[in-house]
Amino acid sequence: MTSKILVVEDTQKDFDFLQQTLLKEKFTILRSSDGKDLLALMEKEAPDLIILDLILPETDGFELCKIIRSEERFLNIPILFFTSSINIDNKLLGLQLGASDFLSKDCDSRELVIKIKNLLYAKRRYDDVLRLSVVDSLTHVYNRRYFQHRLRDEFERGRRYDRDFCCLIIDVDKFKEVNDTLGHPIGDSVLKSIADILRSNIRAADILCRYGGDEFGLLLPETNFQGAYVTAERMRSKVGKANLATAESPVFISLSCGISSLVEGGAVGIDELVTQADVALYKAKRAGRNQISFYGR
Ligand code: GH3
Ligand code: MG
Repeated sequence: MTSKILVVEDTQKDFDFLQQTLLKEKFTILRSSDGKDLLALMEKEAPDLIILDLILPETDGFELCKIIRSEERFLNIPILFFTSSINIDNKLLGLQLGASDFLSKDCDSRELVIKIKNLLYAKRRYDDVLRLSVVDSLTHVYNRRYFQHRLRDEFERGRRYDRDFCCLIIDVDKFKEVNDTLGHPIGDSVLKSIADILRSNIRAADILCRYGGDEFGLLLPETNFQGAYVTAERMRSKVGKANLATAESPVFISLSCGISSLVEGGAVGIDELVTQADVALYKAKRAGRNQISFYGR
């Protein structure tokens, strides 16, 4: 996949130079002439790097740099200032605001390409490390740390704007038997298959994590008990019907799920919300497994 570069440049001649140079390197180029639509464009296109002109018709590059860097989700995107007014004061200010590098508009095109390639390489490495720090290595769903982080955000948002959301804890039934009868490696592969089925049955905004061992956590924003039940039931049914191993030695397994909701349970913190989902899960286990229970109902 080619890297996407977003160029904020109002002067046509300068944009043409950038475009010509970058297209030769097979980069994908996007343009904003005034920077007004910058955040929306970044949200939509997820560029890998931004080239920022300093002097623009209605704003300036420093202002845009400040806006980009105030958004946590864009902190990893390199910003290269492309300007004819490089002096030490501008450089110091730009770097303080989070710019990655500066380049003069009369630069040699080879310097432009090398600087861009270096910045893109650093971003790729950073993204790899970031991914490793939030993803569970066996199942490739999010890890518990990331789940807690998102749960906290959602909790605060729910409280502030009076919105509901649900927290689900999903546990594999009698999973120890799979390990005991088929061995740990098959157990691992069954866990991976379960995670794949769960992941393919949620929306992009939902957060699925491996909560630990054979437990998964699922955060459903903007969802009440009714909506959460539909999702949980779809997962329970899909996993229940799937052969999770090979045709020669099939493995069928069921799931139990506990659900808590911010509005219904009135939890005062994220720990309480998870505890409530856990209480509901144990209700499902005690009632015979392979079912869904709610906290407070
Ligand atoms: P229950 O229906 O009560 O949940 O029964 P269970 O056997 O699933 O019991 P429990 O959830 O307490 O046990 C989880 C088992 O999951 C214990 C452990 O052997 C297994 N397990 C935990 N992590 C892994 C893993 O990474 N790989 C494999 N293969 N097994 C794991
Ligand atoms: Mg279990």
